[in-house]
Amino acid sequence: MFKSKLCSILNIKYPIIQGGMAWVATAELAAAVSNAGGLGLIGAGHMPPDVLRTEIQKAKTLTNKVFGVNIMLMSPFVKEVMQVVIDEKVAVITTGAGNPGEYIPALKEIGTKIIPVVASVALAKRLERIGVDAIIAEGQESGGHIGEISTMSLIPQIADAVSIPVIAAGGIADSRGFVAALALGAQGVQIGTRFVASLECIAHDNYKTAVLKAKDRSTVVTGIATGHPVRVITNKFTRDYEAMEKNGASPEELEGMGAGKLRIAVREGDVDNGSVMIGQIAGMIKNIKSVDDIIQDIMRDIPTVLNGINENL
Ligand code: TUI
Repeated sequence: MFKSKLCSILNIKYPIIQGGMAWVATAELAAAVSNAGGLGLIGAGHMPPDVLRTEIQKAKTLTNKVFGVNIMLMSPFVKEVMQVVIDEKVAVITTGAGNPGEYIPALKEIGTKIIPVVASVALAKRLERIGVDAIIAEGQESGGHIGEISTMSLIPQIADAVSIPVIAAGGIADSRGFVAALALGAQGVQIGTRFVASLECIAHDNYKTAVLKAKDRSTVVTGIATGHPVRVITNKFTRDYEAMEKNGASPEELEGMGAGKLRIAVREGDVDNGSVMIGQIAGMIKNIKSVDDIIQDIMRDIPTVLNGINENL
């Protein structure tokens, strides 16, 4: 019923794409999502190229299905990492935190599908013109590095502006969000936060517990002044950061404060001094489930959500 054009383009069963979360989205999570019928992604974040290559090779042993890599364009290794993706003939890449334009010709040459994450209509239109295969339109409800527009406002505006498939991201974690995204003009969804609270996600238990404990107002956006807004759970780190900001710290000092903080939260479980990047929908997530259950629950409940709308009319 929901086998959209996007599913044919990507060769997947369900139009559910996993967020490419740095330090969280390993080969294990990517393979679990792809095995469950969605599109799993390895989050390259700031990974050195050799580490990414090992991770891609591991994913190939864990799934026979299509999977992809998310490339964070602010990474110091971005050029080398693009080369690894080309060498390994990765089927799909998503990109974040920038404009992937310069890499598109080389990726198209080997048939890799390119799906940039954007947070504005202007960039979506520009990237459609230079040949990307689909667009992930990410609202400011998302965790991590974000834009300024909410999912509710961004999706219909991008859907009207481009002809390629639009994938909605930001604030989606169940069948209600899935249906809403499709109603706004998307052909699929990207889900991050819900997959953090999964059995297959390798994040430290403290990080997963922080998701389960989060309420609707538990996150805050840091870095607005430095031009790199990042949504994270409020903790000692964000309070220290805000104090530094108030005391007139320079953008360089503030950027320096964030360095390495995602890793200590995700991998070491230091959710007080680390950067706990998570979306606003965390307040709705109350349990840890397998990736397969997360995807099956979403797909199963879609008719109930649609019938519920009819009943309210
Ligand atoms: O990239 C993300 N989310 C991320 S990346 C990340 S790693 C990081 N670590 C520490 C500090 C900062 C980042 C954590 N979360 N999402 C995709 C995304 N891309 N959201 C927004 C954008 C975006 C923003 C501006 C894409 C393009 C853009 O403009 C580029 C241009 O040239 O107009």
